[in-house]
Amino acid sequence: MALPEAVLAASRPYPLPAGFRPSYGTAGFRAVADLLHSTMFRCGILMAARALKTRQITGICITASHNPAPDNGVKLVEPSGEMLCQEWEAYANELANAGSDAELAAAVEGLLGREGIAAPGPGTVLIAHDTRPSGPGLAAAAAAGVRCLGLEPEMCGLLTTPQLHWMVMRRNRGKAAGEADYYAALAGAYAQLVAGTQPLGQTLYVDCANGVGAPKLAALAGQLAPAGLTLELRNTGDGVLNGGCGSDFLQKDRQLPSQFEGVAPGTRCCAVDGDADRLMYFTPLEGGGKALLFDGDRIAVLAAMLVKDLISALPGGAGADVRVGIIQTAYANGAASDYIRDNLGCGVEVTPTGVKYLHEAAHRYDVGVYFEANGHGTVLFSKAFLAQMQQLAGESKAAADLLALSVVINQAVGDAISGILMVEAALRRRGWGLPQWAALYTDLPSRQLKVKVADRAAIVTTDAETRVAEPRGLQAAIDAAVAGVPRGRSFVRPSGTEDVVRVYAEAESQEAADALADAVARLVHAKAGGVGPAP
Ligand code: G16
Repeated sequence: MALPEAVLAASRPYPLPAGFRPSYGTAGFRAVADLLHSTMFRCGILMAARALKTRQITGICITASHNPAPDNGVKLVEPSGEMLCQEWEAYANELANAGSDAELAAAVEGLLGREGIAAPGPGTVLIAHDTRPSGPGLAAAAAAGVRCLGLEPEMCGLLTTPQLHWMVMRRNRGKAAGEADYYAALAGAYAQLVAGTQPLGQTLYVDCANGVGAPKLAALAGQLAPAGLTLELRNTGDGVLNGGCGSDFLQKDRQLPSQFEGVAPGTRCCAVDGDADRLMYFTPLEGGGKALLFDGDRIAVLAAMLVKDLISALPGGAGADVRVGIIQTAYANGAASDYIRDNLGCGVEVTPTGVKYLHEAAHRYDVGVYFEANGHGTVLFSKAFLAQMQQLAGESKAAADLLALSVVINQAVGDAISGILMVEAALRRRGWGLPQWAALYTDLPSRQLKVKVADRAAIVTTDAETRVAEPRGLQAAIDAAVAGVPRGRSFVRPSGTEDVVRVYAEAESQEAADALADAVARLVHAKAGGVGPAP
């Protein structure tokens, strides 16, 4: 059967819902799950085309990550294990929005023609999903899309997003890439990194957000115990996904997650999000209810310190010219940025929100440390740097440990599970507990709010999302609100994962940060088409 006919025939069960206009956002497509069957089918076609174009394996992860359980979404994986290359996002939007089966068939034909893809050919697509009940049905729709181009997908079932990225990366490198291989690689490298150091001597409590991180951390936990790391998992699926728990809840509300009421202040705790690609450390504060956060900025600082410690221990000046960079977004706390500038001697870059931008920037360094304040990030090592470490590893423990770190910390994408191991190893190697980590600097008080507007695309930002270009007049009004607020800073941007405009404000006191966030939210509501009552 000719390709357009195959698409026409297979797409009939997956019509685009009337009025639905999916848009590829910060990390793929997201919406209420019931709307997404056509989007998944079309993403199946897209990633099969990407596999045929590259003659390699690509991936599709069905997840809406930190969003509520009735939502779902899709993250698309390049053969490198990274997120779909940005040049193909236009194809994703074109296919996802084709109004009829005939338009879709024409769009697919156009894509194959422009990219010079002659189907069928080698390659396949790995498909996984998180714990949302809508996952298996949406995965089946994606699989039907893959089959349209003559490829047979591999259904991987329940995985964290970073596990799927890791598997795609490893498969394309011809390396062992099963789930058991993931656990063995991480646990083995962790054991090497902490060999000869004292265990931190306390159980690590993990809030699993009632998501896919729970069974996956449970599978890994037994392999960490011999190296002195004991995990106790909470919110393992007995409650609502991301409901009153998880890293996003902690970061936005700074309240203790559910099931942490009885945990003593000072205890080392951490939280992942619904697909386990974000990580937030925390500890209960005295007085009940509130948490002290160790966010992505602080994880980035700790990671950079570990990297710099190891590099400075390399033999014969091998560490002298190594370029270490830290990549952040506008959400990075001002105190963290000041600390990095004054103490770490690393390059610092700011990109727009979205791992795809930070990841790209991190590639420009020998060692690129990137974390969003929300805990999404990793540490990337260049091929040349790793080759140099391979040569030195026989004579240098520091080089061998840097290689181990590159295994512990997922090289494909931000990964909360590997992030936990990196943080634990970094603390343990320094003999630090949370107090020493907290003492590095004090976060400026900050507040994040969401504002509903009629069309969030009406807000256009510039300068890595730190300034508003449209609607005109809004930036001047924000500047006026910030002026005179001690250490005040605020910016607004349209979310790429939720139908809201996000507002961020920080200042010298919590009251001032709250007041500034409120004022800026009112400005957005007034000048950018706010919906409902003003905040
Ligand atoms: C995704 C992206 C992150 C981004 C977050 C929020 O996270 O992968 O890079 O920070 O969305 O994006 P926005 O502010 O545009 O809604 P996740 O964990 O939801 O996949």
